[in-house]
Amino acid sequence: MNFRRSLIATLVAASAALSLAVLPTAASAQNYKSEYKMSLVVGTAFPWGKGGEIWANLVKERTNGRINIKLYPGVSLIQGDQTREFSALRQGVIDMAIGSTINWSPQVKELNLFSLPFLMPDYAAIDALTQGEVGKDIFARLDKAGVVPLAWGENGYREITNSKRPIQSPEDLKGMKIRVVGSPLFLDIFTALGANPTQMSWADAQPAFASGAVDGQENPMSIFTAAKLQNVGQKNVTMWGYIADPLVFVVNKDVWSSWTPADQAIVRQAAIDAGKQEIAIARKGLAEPGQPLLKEIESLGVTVTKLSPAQREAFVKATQPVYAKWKPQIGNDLVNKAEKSIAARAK
Ligand code: X2X
Repeated sequence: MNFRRSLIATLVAASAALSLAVLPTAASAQNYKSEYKMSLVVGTAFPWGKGGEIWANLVKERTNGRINIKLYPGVSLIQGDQTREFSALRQGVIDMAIGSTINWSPQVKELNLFSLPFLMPDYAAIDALTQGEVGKDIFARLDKAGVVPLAWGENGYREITNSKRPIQSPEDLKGMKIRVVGSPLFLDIFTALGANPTQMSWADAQPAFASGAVDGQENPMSIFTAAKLQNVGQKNVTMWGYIADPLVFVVNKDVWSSWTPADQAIVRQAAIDAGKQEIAIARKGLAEPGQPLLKEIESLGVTVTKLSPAQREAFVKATQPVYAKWKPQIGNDLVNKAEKSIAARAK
């Protein structure tokens, strides 16, 4: 009896000692890499890249340099092929990233939600999704897809620009060669509008604007100004706000589990803090009354066209069949939930 008890006690103690010996080495600072690679499509001249810099700096500061992050803009870890970023993250070629929902939508079809034409009429609608139940559902989906999602950021409302003429109606888009990125949803949208969409990476797009091989493109105004698209012929901007792409801050699963719980908490909070700051930077000049950024863009010799509600409605109508086609592919339940969240938003 006594012998048995002490044998059990010894075994319990031994297994406790063993787990103590094994567990901490699985997540102790000694196993940390000297550098973690963060993938981004654009650099620190853009709100997106600034968000990456803020995240990396906060992490370095709060971990006393235990976690050292280097930025790799231009999706250079995957030779600029931005629609492969999610797979590379999952495989560990990339340690962490701030990625656009558009670029990851080929692998995670639910991310096409944000590219449903005219789903989100204003910033409050974007927030109603990312900061609400839909955001949680999407994070659960990303987690299942093999990465650790931490926070939301924002690329922004994607406005249509071109070298030919001001666009006020779908007819104005007829036959225009428009560069798009990401999923086939974009091909469907621009085909429905009568344009001629062509898929290419951001790296390939800029020379294509300069040479005139492509007439137009769609991107947030913060991308337009930082990339100086007016200098590659993009002289007409139409503010149609058809979609907006949020950004997601994520870490590779193996990298995440190699960190101590305390450091995981620091990295998560730093992502949340950086995400908030990044969203404010991305909206600057656009979210406030009068949209002062547009005056700056006009002063560069660019024609900025604002649509009347009736003009905008013509684009909504023309793309409605695309919305209807993609809704079940994204998931009726998720899209219904998104529509309800937007209808109930505080304006
Ligand atoms: O390629 C684009 O258009 C960009 C920079 O906005 C994205 O990465 C989605």
